[in-house]
Amino acid sequence: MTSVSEISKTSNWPTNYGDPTWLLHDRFGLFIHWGLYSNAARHEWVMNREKIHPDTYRKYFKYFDPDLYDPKIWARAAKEAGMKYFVITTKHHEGFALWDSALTDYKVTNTPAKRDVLLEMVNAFREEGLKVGFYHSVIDWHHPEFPIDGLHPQRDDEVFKANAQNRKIENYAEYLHGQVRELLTNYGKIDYLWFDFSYPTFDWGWSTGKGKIDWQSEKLEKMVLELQPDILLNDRLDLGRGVITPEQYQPREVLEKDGNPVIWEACQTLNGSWGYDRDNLDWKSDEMLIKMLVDTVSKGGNLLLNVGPNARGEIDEKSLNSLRAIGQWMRLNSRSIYGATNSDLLAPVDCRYTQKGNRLYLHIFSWPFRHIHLDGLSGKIDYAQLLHDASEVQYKEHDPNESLTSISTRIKPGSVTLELPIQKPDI
Ligand code: FHN
Repeated sequence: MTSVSEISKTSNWPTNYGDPTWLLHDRFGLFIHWGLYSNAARHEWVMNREKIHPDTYRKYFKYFDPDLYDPKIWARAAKEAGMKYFVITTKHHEGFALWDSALTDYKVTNTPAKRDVLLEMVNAFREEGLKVGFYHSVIDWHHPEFPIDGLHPQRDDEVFKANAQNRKIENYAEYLHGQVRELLTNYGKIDYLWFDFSYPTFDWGWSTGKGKIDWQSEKLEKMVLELQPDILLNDRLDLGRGVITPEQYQPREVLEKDGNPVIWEACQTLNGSWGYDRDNLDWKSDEMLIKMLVDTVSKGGNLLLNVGPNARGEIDEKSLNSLRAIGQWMRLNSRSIYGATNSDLLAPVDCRYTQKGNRLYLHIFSWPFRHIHLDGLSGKIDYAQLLHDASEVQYKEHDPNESLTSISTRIKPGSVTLELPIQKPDI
């Protein structure tokens, strides 16, 4: 088992990046997608999916008035869910700045909100002790110098494209770097920078082609590290380094590169939409969300779980209830998550192991198995208890040659966790 601190020295992590030990310890963060698309309330890609002209889309700018916005409520909800950091969309693909940027009029302080919502949010989350992450889209469907490509909302508008012939990506790149400079200069210590997205070969059928050359990614990365030397970066500048961010799926096993574990973070939604999506019915159950968190850590990863606040400035009740349910589980079980990582042992059927030093955590995802056989632990378990109430759990040692141990419990199904102190932590 590679310890959390050891992972930070492995393959996808450049020596000039910040120390990711805090990220590997914290394991669980809140992703927040909030912007003009929250007014449309039908997914953050609404401008693209419905090919909305910028002039039409401007109605959401005109009516962005989050009068109920109180980031202290958001920060408390995240903390009570057991989240240790957050990542906010400072600018999504729509190009709208959630802060008082000097480089554009398309910003929150020019809407009826008339306030730097990002500054208030950063302060509120810091007060609750959470680390600060900024999401920033390299894609920008509003900027006048962003070339029209296969992903652009006006990709089929011949008149629009004709008028956009002379756009220069280098002019846009200068703007992109300038806004990132603002964000890393004016809002104190930023712990994590989450660029999105750059898949020059990513092909959903619309080959975008834009990548590190267009964003001037090497220069941008250098500037970021000069401004905030301890910052962590994700892997979406098309540079092949940083926190690897599998999206909306759970990797099957521990992620490795050249035989070494890598630093990775599953980013997941509550219902398939990142932005507020009023009529969405695809909500994940609380049990599924908890299992996702356990499954992610059992493979040495982090979970960045998303909420999409609405245009009144509130996280909707259904999302808050999910966060509360996770928080209730975390209150009793978080020591199997924080600072834990994958075990080298093979977990029993439909179970997961997380491990922290000589503490092995057996997460039982389903029942009615009367017995659970633990391979490779004969003679190594010192004690067994349920984590939520520290009640002892009897187990039976088989013939050491069989290296089997049975846990016989009457625990009800669900993500129940046992804590198994191990006599020999070198297993
Ligand atoms: O296009 C975005 C999407 O809207 C969302 O922000 C996700 C979050 O990881 N990233 C991109 C899709 O990969």
